Amino acid sequence: IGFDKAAHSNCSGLLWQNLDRNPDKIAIVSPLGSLTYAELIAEAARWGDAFRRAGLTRGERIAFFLDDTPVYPAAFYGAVRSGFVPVLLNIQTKPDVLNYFLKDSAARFALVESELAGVFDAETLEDTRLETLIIANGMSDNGLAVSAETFLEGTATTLEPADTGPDDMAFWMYSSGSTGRPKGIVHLHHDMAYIQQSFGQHVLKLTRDDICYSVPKAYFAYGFGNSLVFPFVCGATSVMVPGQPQPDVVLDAIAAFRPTVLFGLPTLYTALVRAQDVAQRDLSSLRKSMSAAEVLSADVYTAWKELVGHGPTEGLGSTEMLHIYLSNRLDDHRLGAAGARVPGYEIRLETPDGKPAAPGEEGVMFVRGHSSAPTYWNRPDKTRDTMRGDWIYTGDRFVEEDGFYYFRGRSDDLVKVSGQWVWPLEVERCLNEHPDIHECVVLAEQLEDKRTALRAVVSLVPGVAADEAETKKLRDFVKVHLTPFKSPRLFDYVAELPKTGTGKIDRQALVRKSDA
Ligand code: 3SK
Repeated sequence: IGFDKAAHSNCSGLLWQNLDRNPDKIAIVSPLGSLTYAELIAEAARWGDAFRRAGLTRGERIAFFLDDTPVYPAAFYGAVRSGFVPVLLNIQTKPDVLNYFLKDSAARFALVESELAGVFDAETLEDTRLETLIIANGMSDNGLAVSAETFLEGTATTLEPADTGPDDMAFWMYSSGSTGRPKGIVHLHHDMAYIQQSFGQHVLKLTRDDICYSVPKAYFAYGFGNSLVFPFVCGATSVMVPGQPQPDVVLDAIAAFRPTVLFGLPTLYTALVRAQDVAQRDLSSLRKSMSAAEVLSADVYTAWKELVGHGPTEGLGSTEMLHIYLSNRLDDHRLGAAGARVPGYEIRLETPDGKPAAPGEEGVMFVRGHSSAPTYWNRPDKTRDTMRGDWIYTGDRFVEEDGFYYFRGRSDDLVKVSGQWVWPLEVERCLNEHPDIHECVVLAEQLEDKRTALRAVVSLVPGVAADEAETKKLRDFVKVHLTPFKSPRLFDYVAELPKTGTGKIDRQALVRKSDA
């Protein structure tokens, strides 16, 4: 794709180019107000200047514990321009994990949403180096707190970039840590430009008239690209909405801010198509809808298409690669496929004996491209497992057909039930096609007698009774559509499945529950 890495020595250039290009264009809209590019860049300059004046040293980490408001892009771009390293933390992080993040990153400064400042109590701060909590969008009575207004007092509205290089560390995110300790994923100054030149240019194709609304938040790599990279590179507008993204909140925001591009996860589209009054809502501004992270069910794809005239375009990425490397196209979509290779990325499927998988043969996916994280912070063991030369080992099993890749599960999630191999994910997908099911997860569980059984945790659509007749109906559905031994032995009915901070179904919480 002809990437000129040397041109990206400091990633703040992606925002700053708008100062000459379109200073008066609206960069951000949000319930807290809007900012033109000139205003956003001036704010970013003030943050960068304030961090410099506070005595941070080059490469020093700043913990960001922020919701989606205009403070996010301003503080992020200011910090990186000055050569500091924002660590984008999930605001649903539990205090013990937050304590680990603060210790691991050695942050002395944290920028914290006022409503969340209470989490930074003595226990969370134990053995950390944290000295100052900068409070955004309000104030807190924490002894380390200083308001953003005070922190920014007397700062300059212009700022020269630090003398960084394309391969210098720019920002971190933490892996969600579904297995083991979360890992600090280190991204470099040229990575953001690369995701624009690959996914941005070849799939998303924004124009400066676009208005992008990412429901997944900016602390999640997917949301980060959607809200803080693609719109700014194109001189378009980003919608930033704080708070829990309940269907009503999202539908209200679509009506109020009239986005042309909506970014969500399958859980969002599922909730939206099932929202009671969705057909009466104004969705007429939407031209494109993007989905990532998990496979969208056919019925949700179709229901969304009926509502807005197009189905969600599905892709798959990772925090290690920063954004999406497999994607369907707006005009070429295969239902059930994570997508085709995005230009700029190389994909390799490897069989268990290390050979390239033939078309139609299953293999574990490796991906390569210039946005990949070079390392996990302080984790040489995990770095060796995942970063293999310039290839990233994803641990995801795929089959390729016709250039499109179909997810088959993780490399380690095959289980033996009644002596036969089953992928719980395959059963889960089958059940998710049943009209009585709102959402479901299928887990393997060890019984007291040490045998393995499948347990389906199901949330039913309103009005369907969770009784024995329903369980029999669902079991029979799997027997008919797959095969009898794949039908889950155990069914749990819940009002709602737990979600992670990024909006994915929280499988770990369900595993823990079934362990208890
Ligand atoms: O989960 C994904 O598909 C994803 C997409 C873009 C960026 C990051 C992630 C994890």
